[in-house]
Amino acid sequence: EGVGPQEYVLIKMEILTLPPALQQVDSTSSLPSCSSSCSCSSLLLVLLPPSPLPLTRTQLEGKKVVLLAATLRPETMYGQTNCWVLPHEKDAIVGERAARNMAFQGLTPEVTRQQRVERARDVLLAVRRGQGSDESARKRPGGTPAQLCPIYTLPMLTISMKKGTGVVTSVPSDAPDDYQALMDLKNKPALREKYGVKDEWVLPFDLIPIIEIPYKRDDAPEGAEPELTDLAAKVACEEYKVASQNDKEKLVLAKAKTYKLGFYEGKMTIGDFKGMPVQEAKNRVKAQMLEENNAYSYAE
Ligand code: A2H
Repeated sequence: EGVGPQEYVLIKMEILTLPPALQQVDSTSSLPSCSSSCSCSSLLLVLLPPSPLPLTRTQLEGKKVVLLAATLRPETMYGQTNCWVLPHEKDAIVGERAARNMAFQGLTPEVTRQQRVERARDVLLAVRRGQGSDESARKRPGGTPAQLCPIYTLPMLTISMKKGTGVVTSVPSDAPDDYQALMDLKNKPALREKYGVKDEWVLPFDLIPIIEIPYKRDDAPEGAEPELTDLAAKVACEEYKVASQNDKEKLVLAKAKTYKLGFYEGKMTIGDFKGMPVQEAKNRVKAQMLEENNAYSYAE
């Protein structure tokens, strides 16, 4: 796809309630801990491997376990409502690619190059069909522990296992994929049932306005002023009549518009960088999250 390496921020999300699959496992491989430069001593939960899970209960005892979500827009973490994983186990194996990349970038403790390669295999861990049962939490950027806000891990059907970690943070106010996937779950009880998603994991979570954007519909009369919106993803999904998260072509249009306007013309309406253009806030939030050990910098 792109020309150079893509710079992601990996958002750490601590798992508050270990899913049953993780509580029952018993085997001998080791779990990597957070990088040596970080003092949190969390165990890294990178993605969703096929069984058997390479974890033991003793390894997990007394440890924090974190999911890592790859994002290009760290400043949108103020608007995170949930996180996404692929519900199909068979697709999860490809996550090995991310594990390897991370080991090579020193995100897991390593000694020699050879050990890094071996280690990459160990980074494959985690939540089998992890949605829902693993309630995750994160700190808001610049947040105090008081602002720790619990979110749920939910199924998204369109996640690619060929980029990032396979865990995606959900910001339905500003990402059309996230908006539509959340609306699908909210509006379709049968979909929730199919994936074992409880009503209370979805229904109470509303969009959080975080960025103000001048938005002009394609069919607006010539010379008309753009209208300000702080829910650009919703407005775009409505403009292009996106019907579901699988409505690929329409989502492409909605995303092109939302991302371009959001990044180049958006202004933060919340948080430590309120009033700042998104382009600037992005780097400030990233620096803050790295400083607070709430994120990693990651390239692929
Ligand atoms: B972004 P690129 Cl608010 N499968 O984060 C599908 N989508 C994935 C993914 C995967 N394996 N890994 C990451 N992503 C999403 C936030 C966001 C993002 C906002 C606005 C724009 C935006 C909230 N979701 O991305 O194809 C993540 O969504 C604009 C492209 O690697 C990640 O950043 O370029 C983005 O796609 C990475 O996309």
